[in-house]
Amino acid sequence: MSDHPDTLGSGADLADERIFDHAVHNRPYGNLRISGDLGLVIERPEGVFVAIIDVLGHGPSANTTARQIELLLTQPDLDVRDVTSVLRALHHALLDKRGCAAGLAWCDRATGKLRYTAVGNTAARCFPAVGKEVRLLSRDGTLGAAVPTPREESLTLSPGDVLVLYTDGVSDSFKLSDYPLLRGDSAEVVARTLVQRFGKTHDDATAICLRWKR
Ligand SMILES: [Mn+2]
Repeated sequence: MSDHPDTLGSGADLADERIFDHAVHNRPYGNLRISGDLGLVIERPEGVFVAIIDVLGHGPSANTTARQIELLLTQPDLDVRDVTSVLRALHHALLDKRGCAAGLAWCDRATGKLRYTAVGNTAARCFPAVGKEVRLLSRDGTLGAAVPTPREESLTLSPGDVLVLYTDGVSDSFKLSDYPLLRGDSAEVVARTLVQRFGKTHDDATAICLRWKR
């Protein structure tokens, strides 16, 4: 849903700062039109927040929980820069509902510093413009049920770097050599290609791509 960079503010304010290109692509399980996955990108003047969520199960009841999570994460007063606090808030909000796997990232626009935390079976991988891939770790568990002490990882993004996040409906075994254009394609094409090329047909499949434009 949030694949439009519509909250960037005036061009003059951000002329010297980095501009993000981002997109979310979701393909529901089977012939369903709704999904228990949620991909969300929220741009703020100070940076960008990314969430990849996989609610247990699929179909209407998983989708109801996914919509509730979306409402929580899009509250204007939520401090999305503190990804660990957001993860904890999500866990508490889900205690009487279906659980989920979640990966949450915040990237600071001025510095490129990225904070990331995740629980459960979602993936986050950074493909730098130069150098080797970095995989960000997720802890075992299920938000709403069993959560270990959240662990936060950090990384500094540089212009041209690509961050992809996806649910377990996308095969986790693809390599850059399976999709070499990942580093050059637009975020929209990358998100769609990951789902179409590496998506599994027996689960909801969602991919997010976040790239710093050069
Ligand atoms: Mn799944």
